[in-house]
Amino acid sequence: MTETTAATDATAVPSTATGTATGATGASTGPAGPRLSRLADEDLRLLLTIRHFELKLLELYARGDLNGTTHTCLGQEYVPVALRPLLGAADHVFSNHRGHGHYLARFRDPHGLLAEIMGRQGAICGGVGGSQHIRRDRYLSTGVQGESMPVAAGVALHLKRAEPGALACVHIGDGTWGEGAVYEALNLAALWRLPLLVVVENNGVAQSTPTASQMAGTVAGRAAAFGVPHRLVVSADVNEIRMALEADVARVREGVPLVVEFVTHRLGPHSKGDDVRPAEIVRAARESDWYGRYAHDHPEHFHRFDETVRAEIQAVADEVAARPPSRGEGPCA
Ligand SMILES: Cc1ncc(C[n+]2csc(CCOP(=O)(O)OP(=O)(O)O)c2C)c(N)n1
Ligand SMILES: [Mg+2]
Repeated sequence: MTETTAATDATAVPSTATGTATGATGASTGPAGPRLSRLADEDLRLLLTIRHFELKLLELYARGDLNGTTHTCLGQEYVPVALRPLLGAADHVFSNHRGHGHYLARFRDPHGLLAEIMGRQGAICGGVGGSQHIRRDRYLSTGVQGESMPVAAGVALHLKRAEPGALACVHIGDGTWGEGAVYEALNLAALWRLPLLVVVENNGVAQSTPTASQMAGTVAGRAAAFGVPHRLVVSADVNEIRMALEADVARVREGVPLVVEFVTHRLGPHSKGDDVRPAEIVRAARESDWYGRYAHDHPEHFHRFDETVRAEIQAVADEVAARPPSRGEGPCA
């Protein structure tokens, strides 16, 4: 189900929904959700690259080969892949602590990212940013929840004045709506009609706290309070999401800020091994995972790329691990 009515008037802000709820009941053990449409090779490859990159990171951590922390986007890979062609080189992307997929969708650079996380030569930021703090061209990530919202709003103001047509896209989680900076930024975005696209990856949990235990009301209601249009995406179908958001994102470029809320699932732990969620929640996340669903719906296409991409990421890991340590140099250090 795709509802196409979009809120265009900042004074009238009905929330609109895209996609069919995946409706995992916790009862079945197979993939759950409507049939996914067939992807372009390029999109499937990118999804699989992010998936196998994240799985490899967890493996490297488990072996003690990585320092620091990391938060994988397992289960949420389709969000930046769906948005990828809707964003251009002039747009800024602000990412958060769960940002590897955002980076890989923008730059397709698993070598640079893994070198950054492992502190090896060729790292994006000299190996001093690690998993969470990356700057490259018009891409910036931070591990500080909510920090990027006012920065993105400020950049959106600059773009409106200096580069009309470009936008600032900022990814935040549901838990980050507990940060006051989110509301200050939304206020100014609405008031000054900023080209700000707020992408909320609502995976129903913030570290170990279920969203239902900490959020009064809804993301839609909070956006509406500022007169900012809200779009709800419950689909994990990359093609469907793209088609549904295309016109909305075009309006952001004209100065109509937008909150797009993806109802998604965190497949893995919060960071490395810290998953304290009840078994039925984890099982529901597995059942609605795009990976198993796509393998089920398009087995030939899936298997044509899955093992190849897994092997490519293994080769990236072997090659990067063999590099000498970073000496703080790098394209963006
Ligand atoms: C200002 C701030 N407070 C606390 C933290 C610790 N922290 C890191 S991620 C996280 C939960 C974030 O939840 P959410 O926004 O829903 O994103 P998710 O992890 O689910 O992707 C917390 C509390 C932080 N990084 N920054
Ligand atoms: Mg969350």
